[in-house]
Amino acid sequence: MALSVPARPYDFSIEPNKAALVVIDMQRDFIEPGGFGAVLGNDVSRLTAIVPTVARLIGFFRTHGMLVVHTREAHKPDLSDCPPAKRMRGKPGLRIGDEGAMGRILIAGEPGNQILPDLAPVAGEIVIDKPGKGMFWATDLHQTLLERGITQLVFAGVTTEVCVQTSMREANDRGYECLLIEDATESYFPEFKAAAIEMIVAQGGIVGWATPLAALETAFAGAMADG
Ligand code: C5J
Repeated sequence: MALSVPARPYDFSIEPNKAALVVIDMQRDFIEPGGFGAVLGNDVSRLTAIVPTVARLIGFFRTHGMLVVHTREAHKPDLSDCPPAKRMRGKPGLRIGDEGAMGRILIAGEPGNQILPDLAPVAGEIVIDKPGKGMFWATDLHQTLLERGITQLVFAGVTTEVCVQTSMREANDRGYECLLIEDATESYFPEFKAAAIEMIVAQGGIVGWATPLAALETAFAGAMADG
């Protein structure tokens, strides 16, 4: 049964048995002081602020028996999946693979690469380590979602204009319908978050739809009340 969720640019028709939540890169590296995000000179407090909303969204999907996917931006310890063009970009105090306050930066298995404890995956959920900004680059996620009959993706996580938007665009090209939960995503730059959302919903939803979490919750609550 499809449920209509008020969204921009128009209502999103969600089919719960074909929809999965994708939580992008809610890892300590980006969100906690001392991680890669902070090393790049960013104020991480904006990202910390959405953690309760992301937790509520994950809980909502679990309550309704819907699939949850978590991603981490993560490289192999030998950095064989980190091109020099990525590692050498800019002039950060520390680079990917260097030893930081929470272990080696953006390296799989290091403390800083773990998903925040409040949002930790549970058994049965999918965890994808991705070496790129987009979640389909060099991962098996598309095949995994196809096998489960998933055709709609609901997005949350950080940062809106980098890994979230890149993943939504990749998903769009692979045929998924994409809904961004706008209060469950954040950027270090508020103007970039706002612009990314406008880009996504422009031109009739050229990348997808956007809505606050409450609209999704209300749509499901209304359907249950209707029996
Ligand atoms: C960044 C991400 N911003 N998860 N990664 O480098 O958006």
